[in-house]
Amino acid sequence: MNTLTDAQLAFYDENGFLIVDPVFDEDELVALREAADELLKKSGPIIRGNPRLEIEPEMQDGELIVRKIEPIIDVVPALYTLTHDERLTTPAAQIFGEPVVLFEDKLNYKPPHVGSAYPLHQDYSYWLKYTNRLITVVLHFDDATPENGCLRFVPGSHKQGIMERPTGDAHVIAWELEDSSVAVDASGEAGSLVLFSCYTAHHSFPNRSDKGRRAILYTYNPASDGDTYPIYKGKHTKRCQEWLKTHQG
Ligand SMILES: O=C(O)CCC(=O)C(=O)O
Repeated sequence: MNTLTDAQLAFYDENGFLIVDPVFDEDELVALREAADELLKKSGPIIRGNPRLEIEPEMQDGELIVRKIEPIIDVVPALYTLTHDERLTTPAAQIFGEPVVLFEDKLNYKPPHVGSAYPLHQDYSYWLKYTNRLITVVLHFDDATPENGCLRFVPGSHKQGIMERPTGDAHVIAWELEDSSVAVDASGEAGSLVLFSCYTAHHSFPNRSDKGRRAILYTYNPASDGDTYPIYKGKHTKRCQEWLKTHQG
């Protein structure tokens, strides 16, 4: 079931993130990687106007490469089922002290060579209209390493509320804080998890290696804050589905 120990809970409380050793085995990972491929196939043409896709700024061999797909649970049933997997929900439920419901779902591909950086930000700066009790659970489909641009966190930043953003961007906090004296790598083997608070400042460097690092990011809120998925995601999901109907090959 993946129950966190008191020491893990204390680490999360202190740092705002937690790495959990692999809880999915190789057979399950093979199936999840196939699900990621199926998602890519069923999400429609890889063109800049596809509302479900975020495209890497840099092309590879003249081809556009997918950076992120969001939402995902309406495309591949296995990825919907996965949102209820207790290995993902139990740690978040333990931290909140009550059952959780899904708030957001996405798959980040961080492809080899062209996987681009995510500048330092707090996810809550995107979610200000909604509850601030949100935990993201990352499930690595591939090994995440410093070489392929693993996630990096500023420990303790979740205690600072929404941080200043003097960069002029609504979300980017400050590039200096990406320095190794401030932010730490959250590397982990395929099948491992990373949990982090919506207030925890995080970023990742580009992936210049020849190994991609796909990961699911499911964000959950406590059930007592309600199921906002239909309000937050419903309209966008419908738009993606309608768009696909008129752009299928
Ligand atoms: O996957 C990454 O490298 C960063 C993802 C991230 O920061 C986000 O989706 O908020």
